[in-house]
Amino acid sequence: MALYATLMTGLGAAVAAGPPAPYGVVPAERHLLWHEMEVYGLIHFGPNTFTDQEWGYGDVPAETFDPSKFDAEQIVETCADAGLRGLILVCKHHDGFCLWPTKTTDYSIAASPWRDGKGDMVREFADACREYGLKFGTYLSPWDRNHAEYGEPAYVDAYREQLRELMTGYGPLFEVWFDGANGGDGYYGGARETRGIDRTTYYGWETTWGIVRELQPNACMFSDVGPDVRWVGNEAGHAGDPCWATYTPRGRDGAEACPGQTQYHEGENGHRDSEFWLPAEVDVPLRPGWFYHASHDGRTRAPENLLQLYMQSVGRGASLNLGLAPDRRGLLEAGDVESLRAFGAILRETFGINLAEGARASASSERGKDFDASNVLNRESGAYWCAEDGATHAQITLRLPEVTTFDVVSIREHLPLGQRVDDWALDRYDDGRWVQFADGTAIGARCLWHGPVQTTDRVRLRIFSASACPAISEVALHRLPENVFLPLDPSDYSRGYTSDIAKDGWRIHGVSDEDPNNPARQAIDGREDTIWASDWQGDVPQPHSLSVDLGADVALTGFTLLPRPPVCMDSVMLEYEFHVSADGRTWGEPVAKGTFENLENNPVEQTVWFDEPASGRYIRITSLRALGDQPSASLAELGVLTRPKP
Ligand code: FUL
Repeated sequence: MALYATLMTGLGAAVAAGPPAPYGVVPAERHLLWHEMEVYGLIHFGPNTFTDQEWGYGDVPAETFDPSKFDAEQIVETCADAGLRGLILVCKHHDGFCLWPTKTTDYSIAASPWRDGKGDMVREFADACREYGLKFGTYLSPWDRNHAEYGEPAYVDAYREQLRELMTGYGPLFEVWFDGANGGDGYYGGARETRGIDRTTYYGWETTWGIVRELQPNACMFSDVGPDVRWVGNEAGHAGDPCWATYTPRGRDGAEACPGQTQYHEGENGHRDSEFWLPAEVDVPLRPGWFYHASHDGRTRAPENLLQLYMQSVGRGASLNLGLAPDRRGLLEAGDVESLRAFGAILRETFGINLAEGARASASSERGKDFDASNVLNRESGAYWCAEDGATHAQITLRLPEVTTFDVVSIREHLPLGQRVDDWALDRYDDGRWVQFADGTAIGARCLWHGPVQTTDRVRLRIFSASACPAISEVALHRLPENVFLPLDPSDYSRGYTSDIAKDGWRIHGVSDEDPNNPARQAIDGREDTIWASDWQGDVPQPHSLSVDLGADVALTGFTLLPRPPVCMDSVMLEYEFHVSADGRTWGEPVAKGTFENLENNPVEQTVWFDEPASGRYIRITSLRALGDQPSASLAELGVLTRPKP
């Protein structure tokens, strides 16, 4: 009888031992490969590096690009040591300059002095990546401010040809990046004008994406609408909490969702139960800008800050795409190298050891031996713990071999079955009772909890709400190295402002309009968290301006502007004019006039150098157009430059 019962239970278990049905939308094979990447780099290197710009106009000669010591290996080897698993190269940025000898335009390295015009930088990066075991990817800007035919169908043909060259010439790619910045003023073959395009139709995205799908079926395509990976919606280095891998992009103002025109802020959290598997990528630069600027030396993110970004991206089921900017030599600057290597060392020390190894795992519900609780201790096996169908409350307990101290927990769902868990908590066993120390909602690709150290011999993951029986592939315990402290308040290290002269003697000289809650003196009070804003509700039409009395005549070479903290950005000035005056009454022609570049996505300090130095006691900044297109202006800090223009 006992034998019969055992046999029957065994048979019963065998029947139930198949995997459960997937829940909701599930990842494609290429997504699963991409989820393994977790952290990789994005290289910005081109004429902008030599002109100190973020968004080149496309008008500087190709000879401008002339790195003296370019060495892909120095860059890639550093990235490998930093724990990056891949590199995406900006093969063409908005200025249109191609880093490979394309047949589609003369505006490329073939016309530059680098390697006597015979080099191929995309190839050198791709080869170095292969050598150091990193995967490779490409970024090809759709907006091309150099191309004479931008705005015409002929440019789209050229763009697709460029894509084909990249998709066929450089081996397998893991990611192909499409940027959303599009249309506006540019050189356009000498026309020097503003060109707009219809974002919904111009690029024929279905056909353009089709090229990638056909030629690189394992590559994930990135943009704010995917089609495989979505932009998280900020360049500040964090995913939302939770950050669901599922997402349905929505167009702005009821329009169709097309690249560059979505409610992209929704990318931070994603949408539970939506139409597509579209996980988030968090792109953020290591230094304040995406391109190298000597003035940013010394402002590289510290290793602890990189770890914080990692927790806020990889640790929320997204990936971390870290912007790297080789300098004018074509090498990573010493401070960048130091920080990257130290970050890699922290990752290795923390995640190289799983303190749950050797634990005994048991679960409140198991669907059979292939789905045993112990599978969560061995992620490499590809196996996972899975509860029985219908068990949407379930828990798994790890009895550790000894009393253990940890401050990081890593949990992963078995992704091929979809994102199933909705609410969870972690408990430690403490003096005869369970004490909860963490809780959350989404798990997905990876959920990293970090907090005060926990010491215990038993840890429990409680899933108290799931949309289908949970399938968990990892519960791992880690400890940060002793000397590493994560900022509990993840302040943005990329802020900070510069002024070559102290502001003590400065006075506000005049404003064209003012919001009484944000008075003008806050633009020169040395605080990043206070702003001057003009009173847009008064609806005084543009321009809105602010003038400052510096207290004495000063020979100025430029100015700096720190935009406001990245909330309510609509009033941030986008197009500006800057004047210098001897008496504060006669202002003459502006000494600088232009558009701040990439301000919406990356609101870090802006540096503007004058063409010629200008002397005077009074300065005035004027907003000609604000980001949100309503009459307004705001800024956190204004500074001046007196050192020679680099
Ligand atoms: C943005 C671009 O406009 C920036 O210049 C940079 O390339 C960043 C990664 O994407 O949208």
